[in-house]
Amino acid sequence: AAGPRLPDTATLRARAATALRRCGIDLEAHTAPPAHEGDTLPARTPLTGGTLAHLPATTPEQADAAIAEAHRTFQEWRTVPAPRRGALVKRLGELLTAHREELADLVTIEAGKIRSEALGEVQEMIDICDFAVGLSRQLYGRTIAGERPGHRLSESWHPLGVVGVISAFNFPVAVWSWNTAVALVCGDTVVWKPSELTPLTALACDGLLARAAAEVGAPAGVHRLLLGARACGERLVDDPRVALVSATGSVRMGQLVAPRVAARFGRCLLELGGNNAAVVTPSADLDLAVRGIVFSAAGTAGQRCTTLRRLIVHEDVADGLVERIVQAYGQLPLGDPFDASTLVGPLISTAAHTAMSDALAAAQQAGGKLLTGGERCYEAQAPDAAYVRPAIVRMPEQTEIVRTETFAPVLYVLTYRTLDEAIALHNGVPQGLSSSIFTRDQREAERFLAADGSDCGIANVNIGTSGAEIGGAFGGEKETGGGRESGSDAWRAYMRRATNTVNYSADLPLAQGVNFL
Ligand code: UN1
Repeated sequence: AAGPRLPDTATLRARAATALRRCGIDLEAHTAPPAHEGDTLPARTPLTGGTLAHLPATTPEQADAAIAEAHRTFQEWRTVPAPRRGALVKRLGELLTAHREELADLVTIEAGKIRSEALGEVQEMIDICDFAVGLSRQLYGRTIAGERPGHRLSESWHPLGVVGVISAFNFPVAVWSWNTAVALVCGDTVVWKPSELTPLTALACDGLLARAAAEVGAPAGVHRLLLGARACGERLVDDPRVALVSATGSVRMGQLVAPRVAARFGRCLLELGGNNAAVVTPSADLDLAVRGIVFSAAGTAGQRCTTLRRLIVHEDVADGLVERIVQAYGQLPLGDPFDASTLVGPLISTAAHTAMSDALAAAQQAGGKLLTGGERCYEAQAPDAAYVRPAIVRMPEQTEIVRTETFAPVLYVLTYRTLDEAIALHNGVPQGLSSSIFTRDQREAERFLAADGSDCGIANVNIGTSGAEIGGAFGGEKETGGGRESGSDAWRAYMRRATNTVNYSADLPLAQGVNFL
């Protein structure tokens, strides 16, 4: 079979260069000459596996200078009134809106997302800018009823310092924006270490923020970009000038980051792995469940941290539901993510397909039955890319591989008899990011959301596990790391709290009734 028409690397390189130029970045100027001293960072595209450019990697000295500059700028930025800091984020949001197409192009080229998901990710950036602008007038502290006459007890929220943002390939721009838009209105400055797999989207965002800063008269040093591999991230982790390290990635990465930041009493905000499940009860609207499940499990080629990885179905409806999901999977167009009809694009790398194959082998070894998917397609046309059919495996029980997050589209199906059993299975994994229940029974829904229900940071009813809005706090428990980003009061992690007691009387009564002098 000829397969679909796939783009070639040269076309994608030209398209990336155009998108970057419109965002104010000259790719040529950022491309390392062959004789460049020091490391280079290849910018690749998972659409072909080809290389788009060789970028000069940030040297340790440059990383140090970037942190120093952000730290210096913080001394000034923290005194700018928050609504004026909001003006910077407002302008950023306008520029992101004006360049949404180009940014989506870059997201597709570097992360492999289909068009509508790439645009959706850019929309998350625009939305969080709106949110942060509003927040810039709502960084509220409390006034507290004190115990002494003539005294006022209150709390103030102050800027924290330099925020080090470490982000992953799968949401190359949205996660940066959640952190950066909020940190900037909170009066912090940001040093960003994006995934080394997505440097071009990072250059575009950094360029647009620099332009916004110049236009509103904000200091350029509010944002610095580090392009490089692990060593760059380590600078952020170990530097005492970085007050908060906000890191998104694997549990392994978090296990390396957290103790090192803790050792210097820095703060951490961690968004690590997920192993998200949906419970489907006998009363569920199965039409709706099928759509919710397929989007959450196969969307983004299974590469969201919120991707649905485990389906826990009541045994009375399991066979029928699974048959319908398998059928829907058979109709998912796989191919060029720029093609409007495509719903599943490539995995980030052929290594991701290897990990997926290994997981499928382990699942089958443990008694699982592969119902569909797992095969790599279009290998002749794109030998260095990984176009892979999303897989479904029916498992006899929640084995070790089911309890492991494999960052690829593998959906494990388990069955249950009682809701207690379903919830025990649901919570019986080390991760705790997102969860959902499909039911029309209010008792079941409320039980799932209750204290003894889902143990995740996100718990949904009648929608899938992925695709959260920015207005809520985003994050999860257990090995997911406990951090919360984006909406609600997640901003508090980016500020420091001072408790203030003001005595406006002529007496000095001591708290707790203590007598002295
Ligand atoms: C991630 O995969 O790192 O809820 C973030 C969602 C998106 C964000 C996912 N809004 O699926």
